[in-house]
Amino acid sequence: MSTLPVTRRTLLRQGGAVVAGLSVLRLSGPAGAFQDSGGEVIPWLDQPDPNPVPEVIVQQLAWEDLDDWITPTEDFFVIDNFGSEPVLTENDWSLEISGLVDTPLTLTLADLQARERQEVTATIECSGNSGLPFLTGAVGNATWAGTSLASLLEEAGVQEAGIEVVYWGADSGEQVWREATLTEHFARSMSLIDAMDPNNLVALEMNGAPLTAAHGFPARIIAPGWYGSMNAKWLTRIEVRDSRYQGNFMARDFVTIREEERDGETVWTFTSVRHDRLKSAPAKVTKQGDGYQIMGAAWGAPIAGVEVRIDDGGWQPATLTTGKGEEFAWVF
Ligand SMILES: Nc1nc2c(c(=O)[nH]1)N[C@H]1C(S)=C(S)[C@@H](COP(=O)(O)O)O[C@H]1N2
Ligand SMILES: [Mo]
Repeated sequence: MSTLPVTRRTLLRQGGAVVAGLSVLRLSGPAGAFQDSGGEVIPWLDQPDPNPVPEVIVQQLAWEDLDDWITPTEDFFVIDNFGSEPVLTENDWSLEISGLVDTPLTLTLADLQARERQEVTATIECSGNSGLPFLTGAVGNATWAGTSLASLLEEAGVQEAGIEVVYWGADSGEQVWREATLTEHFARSMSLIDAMDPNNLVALEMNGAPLTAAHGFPARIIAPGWYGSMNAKWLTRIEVRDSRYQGNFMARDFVTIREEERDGETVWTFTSVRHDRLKSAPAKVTKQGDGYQIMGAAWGAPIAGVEVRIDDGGWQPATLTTGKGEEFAWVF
């Protein structure tokens, strides 16, 4: 088996020094339809470590297999923080919009399907991707469809005191808080201002089909531009509150810890995982005659250009193929 003397790490450019991304995964790639390139695929030398938590990191993208700009649903990475996937049925499920609203709503799947349909193609990356040695393929790109989150909140009528919107999942597990052991649901939150962004969806579909159980059936949040964790799966309740929500997945997990220098003193800062950061990755290298073709992806912001270098060589401009001009999707 032939290998190139390069590793993905030599090519990966990452902004900022992330010291630790707890419960945050990082990585991702794509292709301007790489299946067209032909040639022998050269396996990466830096393969991910064995996955120590297969019930949490259920599936990852295999970069060498990446062909499609839209990641097929069956290849899309799956992360279940509680290590379980609730199986919800249409008949037993409804979505509550409650808390500080004038008119609490209870919506069935049919009610949601009957609303105005909105679609977005968005790349989702787990915030821990490429930050852990066994997590390198937690990124994918899909077309999501559903209905506008802002329109639901408007219809319920958010009260004056409402500043925070919490997305509750059906999944739960035990969490220890000091001396108490509690059963806590997956719940993520953002400010009302962020929640009202017209791009946010209560998504019912992925790549033209109903969400699969693994990806959150019957409904999930899709917040384009945010790291994966904000896209709560198996959504049961959207709740408006009057203060910041501080459950496990806001206060302890999905916290980014960075070292900063201030007047010669080292200070650690703790911030909430929020929007995607600009990132690129070489996805796949193929042997083409005497040379090699390097294919890769860039995401996390609208991409104007990508440059590549090998070891200490010069930076060379890459050709942008699929995804140019997309606001939320990766560019190959
Ligand atoms: N209810 C619920 N939603 C969840 C999670 C979860 O564990 N439970 N994991 C989050 C995380 S950390 C990520 S990265 C994305 C992954 O979405 P996917 O499994 O559809 O790829 O879902 C998010 N939504
Ligand atoms: Mo994640």
